[in-house]
Amino acid sequence: MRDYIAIDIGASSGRLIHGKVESGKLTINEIHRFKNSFSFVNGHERWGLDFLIQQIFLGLEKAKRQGIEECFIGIDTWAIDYVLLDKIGERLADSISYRDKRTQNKIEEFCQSISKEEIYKRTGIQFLEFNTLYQLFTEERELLEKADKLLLIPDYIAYVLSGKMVLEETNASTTQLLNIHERRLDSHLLEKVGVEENLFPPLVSAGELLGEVLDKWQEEYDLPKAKVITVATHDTASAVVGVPAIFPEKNWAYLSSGTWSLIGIETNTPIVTELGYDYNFTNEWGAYGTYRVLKNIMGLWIVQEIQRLYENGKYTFAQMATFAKETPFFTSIIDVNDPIFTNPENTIETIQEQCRKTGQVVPKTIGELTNCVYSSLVKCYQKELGHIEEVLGKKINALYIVGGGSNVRLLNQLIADTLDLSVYAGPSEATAIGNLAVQMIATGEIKDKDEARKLIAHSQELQVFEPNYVRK
Ligand code: LFR
Repeated sequence: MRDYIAIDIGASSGRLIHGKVESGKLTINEIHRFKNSFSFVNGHERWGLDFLIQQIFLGLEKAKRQGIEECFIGIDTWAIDYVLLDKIGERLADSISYRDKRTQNKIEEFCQSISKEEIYKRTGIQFLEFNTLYQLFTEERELLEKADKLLLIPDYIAYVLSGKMVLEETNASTTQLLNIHERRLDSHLLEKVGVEENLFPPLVSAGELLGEVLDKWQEEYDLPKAKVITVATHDTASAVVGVPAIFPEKNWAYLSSGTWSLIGIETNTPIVTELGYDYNFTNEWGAYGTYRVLKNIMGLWIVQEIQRLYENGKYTFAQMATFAKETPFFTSIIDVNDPIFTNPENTIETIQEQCRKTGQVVPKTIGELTNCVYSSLVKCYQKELGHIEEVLGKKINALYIVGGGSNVRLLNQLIADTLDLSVYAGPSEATAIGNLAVQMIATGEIKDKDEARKLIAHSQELQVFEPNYVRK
């Protein structure tokens, strides 16, 4: 029986989750949890990477105190963002968040030298203003000239721990710098953005042993003896591995529901078509040669911002859901994917202004505001799932909701009713579970992804929501 620890860090929180397989079940136990956020430093919104690394050591020390002497660890985080390192492997600057304003309207500027269609044909990746491609396009040239290596966030954390540098492919695909057909960095796009291929470490697949945690950390902290495995380092890729999809007869989709809502399907071949381009569907690379054909929807970030701002964070998310239930659904609908919601000065005022502008009822109370976002999210899921069905040419009849958002029963039922399909909700820690699963497959403790999903479904309690009402 081996011990595994998933280090899973999202945009709003991070956690260390211990997992093992015991009597045919995958058991998990949270060791440590901490907040994550970006803050405005030196002219940009930046992540506090040193704080995150400190929290990882704190968590690993706790694991040791709980009796874990030896373990494997895997790291996943949000995608897209990076750090630049100098020749001796030191960070040149604090990492800038994808929510920073530096890439606003930069797609159009970049596309003066190459068409959007061409970029999509090469990468199969959706156009998001903050993709690494456009971040690099706006990066300070002086800094880039000094840079010897670029590491994505989870690869950087793994490097700090182990001293080894890699570019893990599930996360690398989100940069919009990989050629989906050649399955390597796209030399033409690198040239356009003005960086050399050797700025990146070698591209590797999920599921490889990276190395041991460095002795210097073992000396500085009281840690378990740990080996780092390169998991599906993009949190969404790990979440998809953690989807307990065991009904092969159903055409299933997933909704990874957290700060972002990622709605889509898993495929074995990418779907890089004109329709995919028109609908801006992405083909992010998944673990074990799969693809995540999905769409980014702004997600619970808007709810998190309402929570933070409304009467100084007076209400919990659970209370917000209770109040939302007391007001009628679909009263006011906002376009949750409008970039104005990426990082507004004040989310509540922005929602109200949008409703006013479009002649809708202006939500004021915490219940009305939450309801407005829930209703708008559900409408957006409905639209995007319809597009997925069109691109696929088949009907989706089951939706697996994983991630923190899968705990919101009200939302799960509303989704089942409005989208007219069965909703399987949970696990809320699918990302950490997917991270653990890839580690367990790497050590041979689990055979493969299908076995992992069976084990997850067998070990975690799922909630089922069937549609109750007539389709809207
Ligand atoms: C979810 C996620 C999304 C990615 C966004 C930004 O946490 O990783 O998949 O598009 O964050 O990195």
